[in-house]
Amino acid sequence: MKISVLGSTGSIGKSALNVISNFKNCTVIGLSANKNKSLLNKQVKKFKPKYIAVGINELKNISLIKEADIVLIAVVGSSGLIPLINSIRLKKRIALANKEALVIAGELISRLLKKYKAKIVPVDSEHSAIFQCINDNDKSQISKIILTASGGPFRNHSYKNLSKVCIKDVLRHPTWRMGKKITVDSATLMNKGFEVIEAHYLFGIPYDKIEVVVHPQSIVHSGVEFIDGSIIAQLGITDMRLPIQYALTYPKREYSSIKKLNLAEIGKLEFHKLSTKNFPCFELALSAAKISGSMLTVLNAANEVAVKKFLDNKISFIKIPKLIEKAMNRHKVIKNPDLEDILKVDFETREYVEEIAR
Ligand code: MN3
Repeated sequence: MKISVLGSTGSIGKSALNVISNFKNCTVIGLSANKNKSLLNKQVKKFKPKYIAVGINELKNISLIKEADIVLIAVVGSSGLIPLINSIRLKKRIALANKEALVIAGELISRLLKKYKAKIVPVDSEHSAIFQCINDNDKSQISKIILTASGGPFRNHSYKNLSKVCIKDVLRHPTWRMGKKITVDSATLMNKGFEVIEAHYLFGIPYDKIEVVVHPQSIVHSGVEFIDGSIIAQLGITDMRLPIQYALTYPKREYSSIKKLNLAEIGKLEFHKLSTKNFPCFELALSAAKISGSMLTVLNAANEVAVKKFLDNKISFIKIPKLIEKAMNRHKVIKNPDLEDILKVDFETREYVEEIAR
């Protein structure tokens, strides 16, 4: 089996190479990284890939994925879109860890998947769980998807408190160790909003059948309720190597030396209703989802710029949703946007948010 890992120096990419190094019949054919050249060099020495790419522009090069059986897309943000589209056109098995591509171009991706008969196996832990729970069940028998959320580090904070939080507070996620961008998205709950959209496009389930439930322990990774009232859920420790491995071995399972879940040790699992009062980003994501079309591209582009500004210490935490809302309010929606529309809206939104954040 030949695998290309796009975004190999990020958190998911590193975990993926760790998983791959334990597989006997697996070769790494392509590796790509954005900036971390020293780590990429080490990976190249170890895995000896035929194709190497550095920087976002090189991701568009199809030689990186052409000879692969599986393409793992683990790059951050909208730069995942072009390699995703190329992988679909080349009818590849896609292990998808990048959710932004589905947020900004969900309708287009759905159309292309049907046309080229390519397959996405999700890597996002919640979506891997849902994918495993649905298994071969007929989709008409699903009554709802139960998407779990840890609630992030500010689940019990007041809004007044949120106006004072700094980067260090935001980057301290209670259950998962992840890259910086997704950790900020988890703190604003934008990540959970994105995941609702991701689930909608991956599984073709309407938004009113996707329920978000807070589960602080992050042990139940998500579940599916069927029309007879049965719920099937997937459980596991909080280690991304689990969903990554499943996406690579699907439809089979392989032995893994990852620590097993000990339920008696955990003792109790809690579930709460999600309160979105302090998390306007979640509400913005849902309203963009309902409008759909190019509004979803605006949602993501504005969020990417705002999160970058926050990480660069240029804006406060509570300014993030304010910038996104402004960008959404001025946008004239394009229904069923094509790739050209999406790239244009993405570019214009970034320019606008850069401008108003100054
Ligand atoms: Mn997730």
